[in-house]
Amino acid sequence: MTQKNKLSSLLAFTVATVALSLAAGQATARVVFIDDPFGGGGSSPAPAPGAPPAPPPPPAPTLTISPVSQAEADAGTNIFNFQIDLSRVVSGGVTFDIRTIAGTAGNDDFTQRTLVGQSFGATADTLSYTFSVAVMGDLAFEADEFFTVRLDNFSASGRPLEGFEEATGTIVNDDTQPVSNDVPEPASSALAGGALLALALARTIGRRKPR
Ligand SMILES: [Ca+2]
Ligand SMILES: [Ca+2]
Repeated sequence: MTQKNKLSSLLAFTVATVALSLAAGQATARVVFIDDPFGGGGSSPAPAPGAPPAPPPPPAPTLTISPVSQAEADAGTNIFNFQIDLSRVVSGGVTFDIRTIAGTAGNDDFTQRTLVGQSFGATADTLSYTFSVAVMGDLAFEADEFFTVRLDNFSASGRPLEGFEEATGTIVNDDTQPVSNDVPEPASSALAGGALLALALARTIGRRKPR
């Protein structure tokens, strides 16, 4: 008989009811989840009588993604590298989908990108993963702009995990504000022009002869 349990909000697993046989003088026995997707799996023999208790299982792994804040550049593409780290090795690795989401920065500012079924973390030398986003450089003065990189659809050993992670990409403006070429007419000059116009009109009216 089996039943479905939940361990925190992260991991769903199956528990089987088994019969344990204790040797004479043995007070404790170790129970191992043989389908633990986080690396604690594999059956192991019960400790010998008198042996110290087994160490506690490792904590559930966590995924983190770091934000990137980088100058825009003035031409071509500028690569923003988002690093995703897994807290520890997971048997079989973890898989996830990753994508960009437009914010104040849109299609004119960076190349939208979606990858599905990415995997890493099965060995100690694969605990980091890099997701690269191409940002387009230009010479236009503008405010800093933002987009989001989101990971979701996590799974480990084919089992889905809940939650998602996000990080912000900040495209830092590196262009200078242009100086305006429009030179405003001085107020005194405008007033003088208006006064001259009024004087000319007065003279024209004054020269009209009565009919
Ligand atoms: Ca620029
Ligand atoms: Ca710009």
